[in-house]
Amino acid sequence: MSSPYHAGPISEALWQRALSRIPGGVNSPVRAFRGVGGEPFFVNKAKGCTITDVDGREYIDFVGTWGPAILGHAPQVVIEAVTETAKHGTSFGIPNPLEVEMAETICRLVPSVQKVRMTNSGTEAVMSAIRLARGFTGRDRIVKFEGCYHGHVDSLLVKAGSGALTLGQPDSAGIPASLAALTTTVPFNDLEALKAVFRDQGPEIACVILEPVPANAGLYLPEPGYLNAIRQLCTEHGSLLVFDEVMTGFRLAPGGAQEIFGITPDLTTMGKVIGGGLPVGAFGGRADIMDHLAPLGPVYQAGTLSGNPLALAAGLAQLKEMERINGWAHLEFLGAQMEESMRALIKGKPLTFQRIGSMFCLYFTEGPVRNLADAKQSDTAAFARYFHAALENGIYFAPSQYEAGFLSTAHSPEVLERVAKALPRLLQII
Ligand code: KE4
Repeated sequence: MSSPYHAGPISEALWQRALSRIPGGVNSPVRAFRGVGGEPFFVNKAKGCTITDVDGREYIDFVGTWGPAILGHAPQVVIEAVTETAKHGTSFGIPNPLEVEMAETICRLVPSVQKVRMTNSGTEAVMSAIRLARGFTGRDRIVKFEGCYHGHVDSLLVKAGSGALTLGQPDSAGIPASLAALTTTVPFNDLEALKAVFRDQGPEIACVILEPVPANAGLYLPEPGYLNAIRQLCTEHGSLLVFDEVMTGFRLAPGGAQEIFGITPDLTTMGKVIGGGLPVGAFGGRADIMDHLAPLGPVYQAGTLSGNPLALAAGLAQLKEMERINGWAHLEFLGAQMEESMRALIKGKPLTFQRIGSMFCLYFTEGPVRNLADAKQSDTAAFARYFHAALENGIYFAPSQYEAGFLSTAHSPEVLERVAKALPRLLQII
């Protein structure tokens, strides 16, 4: 079995310094390679679908900074927009025109969003959305799904996915038991379990929040009719339906997963793509709900840098370019090419490849993977060997079995063909 990939000397020296001053050496746990072993490399430049580490080694990047880089890294349109905007200041703390343009753009692309407020991260967007749901309904209970990750929001670090799952800490320390007790979790794709929760707790439920396509335990899809059934249950019980589209939003379609599946949530949380790689989040939905937010209504929510002109310039440039080139059609073309080659490669092997649009996951288990319990059947040791073998071949996949991969419009058919040719070697060592 291949040993963990060894980063170059400059990365290794930086890693030792990082470990002495940053908890675990990282500013976000999933970057620490804890799920795959070995030590992370450091990157200081990226272009298109390629990242370059500080020792000059290049990798084809299938993480895309966890979703924002939908046009690939450092797209010219984003660099120019940020550069031009920065010349006139980086933050005003006063309304700026880009906030109006971004709000109008989001509401145009996502019809369920009648009003929207910007934040500085997906976590902030989700935290604000559930506070708003509680304030609007006067109810306290939140329902979430095992394996879904919604940022490090206290109420939602319960059976959470992503880094929490990778580290084996789906229920974080530091969350008061009294708060966690207000969160009910159910398995995804299990409608009977959700119906039972509504039977027992319906009048208490402020909202049901989910990733319409869970992508923080790998990637699995809602079964036919499941999302619509959740919509109906929420409507019947006066609970709000919150779609967390921080990852799927503006990626799976201009209007995100809700456009693909034809569902109208009451609130949507967003992020990543609309910041073009700069810190951003947003939450929006029905105007009658959103108008409960301060300064209009009783639900307080705020942010010094919310609506930051640089982040909005980057996000708007990215959205405009995606519309100009119809990037979503191109991403589907690339995703279909990748899926075809992956399926041919894994035939007869204990592997499952699941994809929607430009998001994918190769599970090291028979599959199909329908929920967290299925995903946890994966052979994470085999995944780790695959991950490091890929690095040796200049390919960077997400450093955890419980993360999704991302294509960008910068991943050419030729690049995907080159990766497909390398994969048999990677899979042989499993
Ligand atoms: P941020 O606070 O990290 O901007 O967004 C939190 C968030 C909310 N909702 C969903 C569906 C998300 O996927 C995320 C964050 N995604 C992870 C990747 N699985 C971020 C990577 C990290 O934690 O470093």
